[in-house]
Amino acid sequence: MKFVVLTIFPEMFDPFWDHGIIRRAIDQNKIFASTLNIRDFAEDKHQVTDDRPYGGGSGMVMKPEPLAGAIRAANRKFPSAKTILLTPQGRVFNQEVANELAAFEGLVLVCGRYEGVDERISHDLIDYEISIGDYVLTGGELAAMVVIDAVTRQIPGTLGGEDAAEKDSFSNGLLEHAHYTRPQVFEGNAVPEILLSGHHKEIENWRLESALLRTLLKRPDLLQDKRLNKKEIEILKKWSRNIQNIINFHHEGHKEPKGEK
Ligand code: 4HQ
Repeated sequence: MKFVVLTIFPEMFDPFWDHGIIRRAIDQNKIFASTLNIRDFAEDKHQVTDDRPYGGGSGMVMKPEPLAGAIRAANRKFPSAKTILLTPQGRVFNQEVANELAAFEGLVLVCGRYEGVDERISHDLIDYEISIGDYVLTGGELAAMVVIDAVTRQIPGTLGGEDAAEKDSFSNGLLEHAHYTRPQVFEGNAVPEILLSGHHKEIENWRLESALLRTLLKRPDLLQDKRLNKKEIEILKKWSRNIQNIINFHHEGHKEPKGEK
C-alpha cells in the first residue's frame, strides 16, 4: 500500500511514520509513506495556499491551484491510487471502510486547513470523501493519520506475532473481551479463575461471553447491526433467562406496591 499525504504541515507526519507498527510496516516495505507539501505547488512568490471566500464572511478557503497541482503530481506518481479528501461531509470512517480502503494499491490523502477546500477540488479531483467522526478538527492531518493507521493494520504481515487483524475488535462485530496480565491480584482485584485454568475451550467460551456482554452493556447499537451465530444467541438467551428469573422472583415474592404498575 502506498500512502501520499498532501498537506501544508508535512512535519506533523514525521513522528507518525517513525513509531510502532507504522514504522515497522515501512521498514518491511508493507507500506510506502510520503508527503507532498501543498505550498510547493503554489505559483506565486509568497507561496500562498489560502484566500478569502467568495460571498464574504470570516475564515479562509484553500486555493484550488496549489491543491490541484499537488493532487495531479501525486496521481502521476501513483496512477492507480485513489484520492481521498478528509472532511466532515464524507462517509463516516469505521472498520468496514478501513477494510475497503486496504484493498486499493495506493491512497492520496488530501488534508485541508482553514474552512476547507474550494468546492471545485472536491468535485473534480477527489474519488472519495471520508470523515473520521462528527466533530470539527483544525485540519485534515489527524484524520489522515487515523485512516492510515487503521488501514495499515489491515494489511497482511503488519501486525507482529499472533496478533492478527481477523481476531480483534469489530472483525466479529463485537467489542473485545476483557484482558488481564500479571499480577494475579492487583490492588485487591483478582483475575477471573477460568483464565488461569489452562482449559482452552472454556477460556474461549468465557471470552466470547465477555465480548458479548461488554458489547450489550457499552455498545448495544453494535449488537443490533450484527448477525449473531448459534453460540452467541445461546449466551444471550442464558442471560435473558437469568434476568427474567430475577424479575419473576420479585413479582411473585412481593406484594405490588399501591399505585405502581
Ligand atoms: N475537518 N473528519 C479539515 C474535520 C474532519 C473530520 C475540519 C477536515 C477542518 C479543514 N476531517 N477541515 N471530522 O473536522 O475528517
